[in-house]
Amino acid sequence: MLSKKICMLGALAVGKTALIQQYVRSIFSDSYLSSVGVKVSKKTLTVQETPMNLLLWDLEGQDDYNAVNTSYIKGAAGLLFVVDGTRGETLSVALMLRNTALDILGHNTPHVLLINKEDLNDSWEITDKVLTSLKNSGITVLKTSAKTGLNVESAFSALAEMMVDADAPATMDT
Ligand SMILES: Nc1nc2c(ncn2[C@@H]2O[C@H](COP(=O)(O)OP(=O)(O)O)[C@@H](O)[C@H]2O)c(=O)[nH]1
Ligand SMILES: [Mg+2]
Repeated sequence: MLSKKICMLGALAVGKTALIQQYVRSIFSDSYLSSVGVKVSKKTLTVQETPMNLLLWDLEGQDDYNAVNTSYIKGAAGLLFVVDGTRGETLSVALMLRNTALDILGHNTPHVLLINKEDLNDSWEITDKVLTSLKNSGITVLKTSAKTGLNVESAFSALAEMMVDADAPATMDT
């Protein structure tokens, strides 16, 4: 079966690990888990009748932008950039990481920008106006909550769809 590496990227405590846990195990924990190293979780799904394994790479510990190096993102077929909606500065971090990662992997690499913690949207610092301008610049943006599960499934499947499309031959002989 096709296996695809996906990297989670974003500032500290935006919810990268929580999103994976919600997606893979349908659980949410309020405790802040910080350990060291890289954890890879696996999830199998079917996209356009193609079964595939998503290998979800998550940095644990020092997972801020300083830690993003070539060896972590090398070989990734897709990227999820995660922002904490309640902390505006985490958007700048995500956009900076996006530049770095796309420079390494190529600018056509499938990726989605997740504005997480939608359950706390009363205290969001990121406005719909900002989100609209990001979308207008061609970025796929989704509001998620690892806590309620909002759009978590959709986020990973949207990325998987983009990866399958990226694999498809540009023209097909009939
Ligand atoms: N309310 C709320 N808290 C969240 C959400 N996602 C993550 N958190 C909390 O934010 C903190 C950091 O989450 P974590 O997944 O460890 O962040 P990471 O450093 O990006 O991996 C933890 O206390 C989580 O429980 C969310 O969608 N809503
Ligand atoms: Mg984490």
